Amino acid sequence: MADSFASKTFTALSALHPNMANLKIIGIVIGKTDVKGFPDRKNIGSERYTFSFTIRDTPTHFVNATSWGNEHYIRSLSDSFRVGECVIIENPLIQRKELEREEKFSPATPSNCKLLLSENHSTVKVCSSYEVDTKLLSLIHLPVKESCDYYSLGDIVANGHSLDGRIINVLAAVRSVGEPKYFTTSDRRKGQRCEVKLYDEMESSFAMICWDNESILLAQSWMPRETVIFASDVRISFDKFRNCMTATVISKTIITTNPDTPEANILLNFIRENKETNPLDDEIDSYLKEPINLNTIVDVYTVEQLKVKALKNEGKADPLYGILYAYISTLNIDDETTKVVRNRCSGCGYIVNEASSTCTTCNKDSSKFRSVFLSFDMLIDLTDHTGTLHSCSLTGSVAEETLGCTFFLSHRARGGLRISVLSCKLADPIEASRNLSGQRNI
Ligand SMILES: *[C@@H]1O[C@H](CO)[C@@H](O)[C@H](O)[C@H]1NC(C)=O
Ligand SMILES: *[C@@H]1O[C@H](CO)[C@@H](O)[C@H](O)[C@H]1NC(C)=O
Ligand SMILES: *[C@@H]1O[C@H](CO)[C@@H](O)[C@H](O)[C@H]1NC(C)=O
Ligand SMILES: CC(=O)N[C@H]1CO[C@H](CO)[C@@H](O)[C@@H]1O
Repeated sequence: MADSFASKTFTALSALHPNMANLKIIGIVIGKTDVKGFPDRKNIGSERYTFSFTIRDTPTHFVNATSWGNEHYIRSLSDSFRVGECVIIENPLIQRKELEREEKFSPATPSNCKLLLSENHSTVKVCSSYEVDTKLLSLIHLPVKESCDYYSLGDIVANGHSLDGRIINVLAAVRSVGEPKYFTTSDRRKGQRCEVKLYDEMESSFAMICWDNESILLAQSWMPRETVIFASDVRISFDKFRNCMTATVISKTIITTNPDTPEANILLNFIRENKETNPLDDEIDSYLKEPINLNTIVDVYTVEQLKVKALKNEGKADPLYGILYAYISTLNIDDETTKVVRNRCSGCGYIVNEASSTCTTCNKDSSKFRSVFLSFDMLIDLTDHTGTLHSCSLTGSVAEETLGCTFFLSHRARGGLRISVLSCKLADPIEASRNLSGQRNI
């Protein structure tokens, strides 16, 4: 690698022309696709593999590079670098890009060229960030679109259906990153999905879906309520099932993490100032969520295991589900100082202030006043032989059934653990002991 630097004869991306030969270029990887295999038409029965990435060497210049080859070569090349790393490419084939056709599927690049890499002719070397000019490294925080060329989440929601199917840029903060889910499609292809929840000054939760490993990997590096992203060319669609707008990361999308722009800095200040003010936001979500199929919950935990597991799950969008054999060690319904019943807004499920009896969460506009309903809302402790979960809040219709209950551990409680009891029944002692003795750690 030292000799690549010694010679310093990198061709700038702005100077690329089709059919130039023997080039050496350097750039930071700002986007990357998953590896895909295609049947090889020339070689029936075998597959050709490909993946693409986008490199940038100045604020204004970036090109799309595609590599084709056998599975081993393509997978190992793809695995050798990530978005945010710098690469030196030697001997790429420079081709003129077919504008309209290519930009339908790939990031719109200012250059009229694209790079083609082949195992026999080209090499790609990853350089450590110590070897690289900081100017090059800082390009990772520069969106590929004008810093003001974006929709806020509020804009998207306000435009509603008219944006269905449109490809736009979005600036937003990361509220949570879901657990990646892996599945096999009906035609036996492997798939994956990860849902990121975004928010900004106007919208408290907006879903962005990632369907490819590269964007899922990038998303796993984001910090909930700390990271701001500029996502260029995401597809907006109307989700009929959830009755809301969502964004989808597509092959054209380039996501800039923590963009260094005035607009992003304003949003960053907003999220810093509002970090702790509305922890109950999350409670609205869980309150209105689709009912959970109890039959799908099979993992048995002790209190101790649950605490450990929940710590690992911290910051993830998806809750952890499980079965706990425990007893209710505190059920305080006599204490005058604690409320057992509260009003909730029938629109959003949020607890409504007693004095005003209007919901400040969804009834921003008083003409859209929604009624309130009474709901159980109490704190209980749950105990088993390994410990106690304090201040779990027990609410809603489940509470009504058996005092079998929906309960959350308060955000204010130690550890910030929040647990929902989805069903609460007397346990058969034989079943409990059988299930617990099946566990290794006790
Ligand atoms: C680059 O271009 C190819 C088609 O030429 C496309 O398949 C790929 O998705 C593009 N995107 C990236 C990030 O390289
Ligand atoms: C690459 O080189 C190998 C060995 O020299 C040759 O067999 C193969 O056909 C070449 N592949 C391409 C795509 O040119
Ligand atoms: C994505 O990652 C999963 C899990 O690591 C893997 O099974 C799958 O093959 C990957 N898919 C692609 C397209 O790389
Ligand atoms: C998760 C689990 O092990 N559940 C078992 C608990 O015990 C009952 C009765 O023995 C079994 O039917 C469950 O499968």
